[in-house]
Amino acid sequence: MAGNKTFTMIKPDAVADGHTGAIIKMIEEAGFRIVALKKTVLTPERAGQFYEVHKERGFYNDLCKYMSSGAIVPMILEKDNAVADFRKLIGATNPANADEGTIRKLFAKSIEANAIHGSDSDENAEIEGNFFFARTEKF
Ligand code: DGI
Repeated sequence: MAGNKTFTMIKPDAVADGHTGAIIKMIEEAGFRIVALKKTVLTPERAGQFYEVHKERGFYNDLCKYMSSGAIVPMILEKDNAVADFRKLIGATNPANADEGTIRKLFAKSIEANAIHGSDSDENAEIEGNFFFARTEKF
């Protein structure tokens, strides 16, 4: 059975451009409950840990630099079928391919500065949520 939680973070470009509130509104209106939320910043080293699966990719260093370039807003979200439904709400990685009305279509600037993250599996949602939040921050 699909899990009921996913992990997201609003990325530095979207936070810096003042889209945090609009994005959270879209998330809540799509039926997700916010379980945990904060505003924080990643060092390049922690960004590298978060994206470790991509460490052999050509874009890894740029991605780590970008992800540590400003504040981010990580969240744990709850809804039936959370991972798949959230990936649908944010749209394709490259905003050029994202469907109309998706968060990335509305707010992403490029394939790298693409406004928002969404976990790709229940297992990664759990790992990524625990990367940012202590047990006492989830309720
Ligand atoms: O799960 P996604 O965020 O949609 O995509 P992913 O897990 O394949 O990649 C993680 C992030 O890495 C993505 O949000 C932006 C960046 N990225 C992925 N593919 C490319 C990329 N950045 C650049 N510059 N070029 C890429 O081809």
